[in-house]
Amino acid sequence: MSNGAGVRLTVAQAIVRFLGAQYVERDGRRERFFAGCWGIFGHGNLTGMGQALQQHADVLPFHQARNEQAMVHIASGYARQRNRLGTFACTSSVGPGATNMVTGAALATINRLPVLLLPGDTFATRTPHPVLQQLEAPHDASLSVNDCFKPVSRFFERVERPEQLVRAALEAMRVLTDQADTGAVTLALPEDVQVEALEVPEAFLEQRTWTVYRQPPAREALARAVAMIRGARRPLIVAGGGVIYSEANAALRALVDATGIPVCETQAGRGALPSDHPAALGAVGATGTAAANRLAREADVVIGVGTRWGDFTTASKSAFQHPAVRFINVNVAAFDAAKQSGLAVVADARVALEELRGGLAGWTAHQEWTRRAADEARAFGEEVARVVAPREGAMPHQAAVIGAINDAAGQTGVVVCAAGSAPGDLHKLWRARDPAGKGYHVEYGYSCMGYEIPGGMGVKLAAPERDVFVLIGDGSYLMMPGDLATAVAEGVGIVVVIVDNGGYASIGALSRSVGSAGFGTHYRTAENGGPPLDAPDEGGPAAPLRASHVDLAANAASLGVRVLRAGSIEELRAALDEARRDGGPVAVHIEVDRYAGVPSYESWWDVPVAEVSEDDAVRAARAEYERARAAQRQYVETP
Ligand SMILES: Cc1ncc(C[n+]2csc(CCOP(=O)(O)OP(=O)(O)O)c2C)c(N)n1
Ligand SMILES: [Mg+2]
Repeated sequence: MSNGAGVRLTVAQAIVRFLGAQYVERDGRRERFFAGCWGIFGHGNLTGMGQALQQHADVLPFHQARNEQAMVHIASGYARQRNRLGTFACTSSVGPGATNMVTGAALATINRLPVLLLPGDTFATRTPHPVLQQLEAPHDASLSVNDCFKPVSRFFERVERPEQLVRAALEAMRVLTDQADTGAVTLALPEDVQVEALEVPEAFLEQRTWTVYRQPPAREALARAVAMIRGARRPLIVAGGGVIYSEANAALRALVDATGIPVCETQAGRGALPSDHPAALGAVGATGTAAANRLAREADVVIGVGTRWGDFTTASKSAFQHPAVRFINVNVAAFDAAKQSGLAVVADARVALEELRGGLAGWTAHQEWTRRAADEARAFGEEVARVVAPREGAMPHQAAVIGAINDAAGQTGVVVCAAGSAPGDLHKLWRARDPAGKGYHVEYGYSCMGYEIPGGMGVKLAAPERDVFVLIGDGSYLMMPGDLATAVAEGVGIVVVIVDNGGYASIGALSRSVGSAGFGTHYRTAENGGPPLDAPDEGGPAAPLRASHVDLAANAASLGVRVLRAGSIEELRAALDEARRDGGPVAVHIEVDRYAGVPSYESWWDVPVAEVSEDDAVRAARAEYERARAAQRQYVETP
């Protein structure tokens, strides 16, 4: 392998030096790709990656995590805030340390976010096998638990010989920086191989810049898209995460200003157009606004930009009801561009939006449609103001918490969330104010409980100048609070708002909606003043409102963060202000009414209900389900 001058390094040392020399460039802006490496050491990475990171701390700073899943979430949060032009590497020991990262890998890949995972692996020589924490597969000596990474990685390689390293590392970088292919990349590193020496070509260690080119659309595809839009009576844009990653917000706005086409948004695309724009209909789909869902129902040409068309966006294929509706899909990934039988415009979002504006010069949408969009958008803005207003004399409700965070965030603050009832409420209620669309960060590809705190840390590390508000339910909090200790240790000044409603309220509401009485979704037991765990939780005034018996505020304080307890929305506003000024990580705790949900606005989500039941409520829910399901469409017609 040696071709002339080489440097004698261990495999792990070569990896660390290589990662420290990688740069990414787009539009002439060049930045370091890896901000550092997170890790937890054990056997399998201590003597290899650990030694190398210690020796080369100047080229790749090391950060100690508390949970391997969480460290991958930190990398994902960071990558999303950096519009996929930067990330962290993550190193783990063998066995449980490695498999703890699998959930993080799935989240990154599903959200199309670059993260580099370096799990330790068992000996390539196999000599001491079985080693501590090794899975033995009697039929296949080459299997290890790291094979779990294969379905959730966009590129996987087990580096069993030092000679593989150069090619594997270059391939890893290609995938990580490719906007269509990116996701989790896993280089599994057998512990003996990590410490083996090799002659590394000097060129491998030199600075290397990966350029992200903006792919223009094929001329014919663009011409067809323009013709389809010109022929549309009710065109509608669905803006996805790709608009924001591509920094296409201004191009979207220019297209909309020139043509009057209204815009609605997915979770990842929320904030692509600021909420006060007259064409901004806000969230679409199962957690959509009345404005967006009404126009979606009637749209005849739907232009998806940078969306993967998840079931929340399409309301489980029921949102778009025009009998002749056709889709245009602008996407860097051919895989996504082909969905909904759409006209595939495989391209960078910004270039495509600019070219569409050129192609549509002189054309505008029907005035009646544009005016209708503006009226609906305005009316929903009034609905938001009504819903987020604190309720006199009642227990605080989550919508008012969102209103308070929205105000505290101002134009540049960021809200971070992932699972529970808050993502849907945020999707509907958040007033997006940041022109770059970086104020709204809800991870809803994997909707992974536990993402919130580490994800928020990643955002803050990528954008230290912004205030970061993590909105987290009590259930998500209990799953993974430990990285608050990491936030303290690393001085990452996030504001964590713990919304305590005594259990899995979102799933409880879903359960009640299908006739199952909230079974198994609340924490309270007879011992702490609530009903037993298997008792029905029907909601309503008779149901106990007080939140969980676990003192989450005390728990957060024990991890070293400053904690502020808010007993009302007024106190919450004061606490958010104080937390924002504090600079360090602060947790704000508030109990809310678990039964005061935000309504659904003329939409649906496909949750299958039991076809056979002894319970009248379940039978009624099944009948309602079959009725709603009739609205589902296949979208098979060619554009
Ligand atoms: C890791 C993981 N496990 C399970 C789920 C399914 N799930 C979605 S929301 C939820 C309850 C969340 O509870 P909490 O954080 O208290 O929010 P709330 O529903 O009360 O608003 C559950 C169990 C999930 N999304 N992620
Ligand atoms: Mg809860």
